[in-house]
Amino acid sequence: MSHDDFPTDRPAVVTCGLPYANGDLHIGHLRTYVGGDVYSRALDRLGQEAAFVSGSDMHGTPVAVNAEQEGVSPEDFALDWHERYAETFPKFNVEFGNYGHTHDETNTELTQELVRDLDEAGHLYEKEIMVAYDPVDDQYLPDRYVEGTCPYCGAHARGDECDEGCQRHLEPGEIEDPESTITGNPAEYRERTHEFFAVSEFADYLSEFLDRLEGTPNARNQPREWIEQGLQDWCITRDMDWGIDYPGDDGEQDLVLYVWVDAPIEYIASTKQYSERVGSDAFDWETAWKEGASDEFPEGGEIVHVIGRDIIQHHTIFWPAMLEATDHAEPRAVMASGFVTLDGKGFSTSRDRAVWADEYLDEGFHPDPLRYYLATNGGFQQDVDFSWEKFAERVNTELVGTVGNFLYRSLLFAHRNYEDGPDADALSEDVAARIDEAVEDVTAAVNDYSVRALGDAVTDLARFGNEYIQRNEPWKLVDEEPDEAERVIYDCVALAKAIAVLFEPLAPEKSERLWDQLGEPGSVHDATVEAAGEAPAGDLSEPTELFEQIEDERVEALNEKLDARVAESESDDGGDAGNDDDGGDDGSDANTEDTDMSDIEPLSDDRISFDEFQELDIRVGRIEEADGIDGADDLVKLTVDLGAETRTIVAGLKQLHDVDDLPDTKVIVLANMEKAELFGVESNGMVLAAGEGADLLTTYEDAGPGTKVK
Ligand code: B3M
Ligand code: ZN
Repeated sequence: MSHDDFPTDRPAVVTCGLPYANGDLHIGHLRTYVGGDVYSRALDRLGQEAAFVSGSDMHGTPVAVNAEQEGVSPEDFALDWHERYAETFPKFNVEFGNYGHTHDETNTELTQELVRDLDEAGHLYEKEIMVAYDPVDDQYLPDRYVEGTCPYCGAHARGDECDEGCQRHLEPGEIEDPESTITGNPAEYRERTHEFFAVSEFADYLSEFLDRLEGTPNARNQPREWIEQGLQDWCITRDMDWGIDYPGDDGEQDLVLYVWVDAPIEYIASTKQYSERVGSDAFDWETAWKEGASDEFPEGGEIVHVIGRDIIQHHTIFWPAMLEATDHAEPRAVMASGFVTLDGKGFSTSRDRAVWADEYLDEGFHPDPLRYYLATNGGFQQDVDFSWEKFAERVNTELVGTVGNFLYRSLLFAHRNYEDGPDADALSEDVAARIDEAVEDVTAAVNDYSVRALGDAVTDLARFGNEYIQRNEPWKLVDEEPDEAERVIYDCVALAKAIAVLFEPLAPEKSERLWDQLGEPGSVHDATVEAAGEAPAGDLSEPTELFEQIEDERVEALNEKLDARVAESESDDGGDAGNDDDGGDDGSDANTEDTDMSDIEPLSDDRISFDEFQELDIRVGRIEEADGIDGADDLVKLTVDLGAETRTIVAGLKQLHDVDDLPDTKVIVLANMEKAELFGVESNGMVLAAGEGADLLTTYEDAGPGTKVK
């Protein structure tokens, strides 16, 4: 089954990964929520019926451990954070149709029902497993209560995830050398009976599902590897009090459901609450989520999950298996965002190495420029390195210089010269065609799941507007050829109206202000792309500049503050991982964590001569094609343009890079490396990369393929 392009007749649900209710939000978190909000608003613009939902993740050890450290009950602790999140998101114009939480009745009921269904359908079984236990404190140590070594990659891992290494989900009992995160006591393993979901039975289904799955490529590539390596069944209960009771509990053991069972079910619960609020005529949650609930759409709705890239496994393995096993709709797409980093390293909550959401607003900035920056700076799945310079540069050149400038000069001219707005019989043909093209770009961006392309569609249109007004110079025509001047400026007002509609997803508040300045009736939030090409109302009010320039001195001051904070976080060893946040959407500490200096090898004293160096034929190359190699987990076969010839080179990049992203990357190649045969493929050269993450070496200017490195 391939999917029809958006807009479709089926109801859509756009969800954002649920933030753990356990600490302040920073702009790394916001990237996912802004991305989801931009995407769902863009669907609205296309006329797609869509609910946008999320909620706070109240359960699990990420909440319980932090609450314990604060000396409050997990419920009070989580509710407090939940309320703060519910207030913070709208401040960034992230407007959920419903923002619930996992501890409420709707989610509790739906979760228990779904788990009973899993059980009745024969997908659950009991098993004795070893569980970490603190003998001194006499308590079990589920998930975040325990830390130790990842059995797969050897990295330091906490609880149920290898957050600093291979990013795998870890089952209870898997972590090696376990210790309690609360007391530091060494833990022992004790036997307990737990409940398992037979995920491994779904391997074939999941492979096919991944072939159908849309969204960002990283959400398909990684899970394919995991399936190839063999799926494990999934322990769905925990020895804890805080959580949703396991419905089949016979009372002997106090088991709650693992947080990752009830968390995604909140997507359904939140949609249900949305339905109850707007009425099921306006949006029917059962049609969207349940197979066979409606005759018209028996397969359910268009489910789009927007998440951070560290929780791909939960959304492409466990969750679709749960949905499939209980006759729910299959997700159509997973959009997994990269992390936001500072100086190339991850945000860290415990080290105060972050730009906080509140801090951004307290600095007096408007939310829309940050939305624009987060949505358009790099592809959605790429990591984005935040700096105030880059932020200011994008704001100044694109929002102020291109979009704002076009709007202000056109609307000021129109307002000054035409009391009732400029008038013309129709839009000029080329302008009408250009607006149509922008609408097509927006439609394509939605279908490509590219929030960046949504932004580009608007800046490109504004660029066209600037060229158009510059080329036609209405200020010169106004006396000699007044009709022609009016036609030109009418076109410009129409372009401004199109910009208001198409920019709404990225800059909702600014677009609404523009809509008012244009004297358009109603709200831009209700306008669809059709309105972009319709005649402007023309009842203009005096325009004001939409975006504010960020001055260099401001950037310097912000930088100083941030640098001081980062330096402090670097001198601090961090330590108390238990107090860190979820590692979730923010990507805190994951992958990009600081390099531990003790890991750095001393520099070699074994010198080589310049002649010896010259024997190395190091060249700039450009990857033309990249493909996996059957049977090899890590290797990719690259076709690399080296100027003088094109070579096949095998490199160990598959686990570390998205193979689809490699083509067009400039790399540095040791061209006279001896040939080697790997998995039946002859490798003719070596691509140079740094460190465990295989950070690819490149050049930063225009050195083309074949250029010698010396
Ligand atoms: N609460 C946060 C994270 O790991 C986690 C997401 C749940 S989404 C269903 O990013
Ligand atoms: Zn690992």
